[in-house]
Amino acid sequence: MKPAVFLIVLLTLVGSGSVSGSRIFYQGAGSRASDFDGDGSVAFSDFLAFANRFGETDQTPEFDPAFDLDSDGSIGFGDFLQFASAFGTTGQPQLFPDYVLYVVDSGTSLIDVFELSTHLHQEFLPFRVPTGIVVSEDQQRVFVTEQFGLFVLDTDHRVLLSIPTVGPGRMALSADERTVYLGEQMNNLIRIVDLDLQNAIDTVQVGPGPSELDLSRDGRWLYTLNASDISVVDLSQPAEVLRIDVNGSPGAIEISPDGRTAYYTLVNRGAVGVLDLVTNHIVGEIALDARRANELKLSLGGDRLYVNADVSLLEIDTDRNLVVRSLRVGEATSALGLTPDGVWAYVGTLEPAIFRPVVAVVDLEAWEVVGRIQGLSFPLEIEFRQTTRPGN
Ligand SMILES: [Ca+2]
Ligand SMILES: [Ca+2]
Repeated sequence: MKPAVFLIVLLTLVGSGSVSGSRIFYQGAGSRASDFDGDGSVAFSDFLAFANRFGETDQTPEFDPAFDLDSDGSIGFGDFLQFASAFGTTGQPQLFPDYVLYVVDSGTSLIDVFELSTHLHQEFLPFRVPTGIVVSEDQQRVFVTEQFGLFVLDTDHRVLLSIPTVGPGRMALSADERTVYLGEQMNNLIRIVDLDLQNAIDTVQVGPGPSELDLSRDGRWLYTLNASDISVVDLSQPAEVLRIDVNGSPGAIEISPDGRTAYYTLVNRGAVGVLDLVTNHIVGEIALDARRANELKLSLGGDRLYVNADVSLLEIDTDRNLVVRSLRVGEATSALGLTPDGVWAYVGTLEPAIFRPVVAVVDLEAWEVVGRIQGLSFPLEIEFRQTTRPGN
């Protein structure tokens, strides 16, 4: 159908009912944005859906920004032109797994809960400067750290337990999930919290400004990323036994599945450091074509490392320690999450066209941005929870 014919049909259809939208919404990238019913093709059913929305603005109560293709705050002719040029695109529907996505949004002090399979925003969890989120192995509990407390939530996000804390910080969870190690950035220490006792049982002094932290696979060693070094804490004492100078500001850390290697980003130098955990020696650095390296995540098997660097997501082959692919995702990068099935990356970034913070959704196999979650303020942390039990 030609745009002119379209427009006549469009003007005839304006004014039908609708379902109200949300501040947080998903929009496919490129022509996918016009596939409103998500069946993979931009066809007449999408046109009908679009026509129902034509004329709405962000001032009208039922405005759904997913139809505002040019993001100018109203669903009008500019959107129609974009839709018309996408019309006729065919493809397969993209099936997203049964996970709930949590985005710690430090700009709003909210944790946004978003369902991947339906692309629907579910709820906001209000916190006071949330900084960290971890989901339990059985996917039944959610641990959150914020300015004033450590919280344990159930899958309906009811608070099961809360323990007061001092200042914002990140956490690491022991393998038996009964102990939380909390970094207190302002106090240069780690607080060890026993969840059974619901209390802090010890503290360990570490280097200045501990932010990220991670545990060795055997649970004995804790690594904290400080302002300019990495502390190694022997939890059997517990005490800091070594401080490793990394010649830069470490930003995020990942430990390989075999437990022998840690990778950490150097935020101010655009590099990834490689630390041998058997000897605690830095064995190398992977130089990136970037000024900043932000978050990083290892693939399930550990053979690939994904890094948010400047405006791009990078893929590193960990056998050769080489960057093998680079994908521009926006104007900057922040948080990074990989779905546990290893198929998708969710990347906090700035959308170039509208210059607003979004989470870009990357198909890791096709290596392309397939869509964006919009309406966020500053994605600081990204976590997933499986909503169907394994085997179901
Ligand atoms: Ca469609
Ligand atoms: Ca528009």
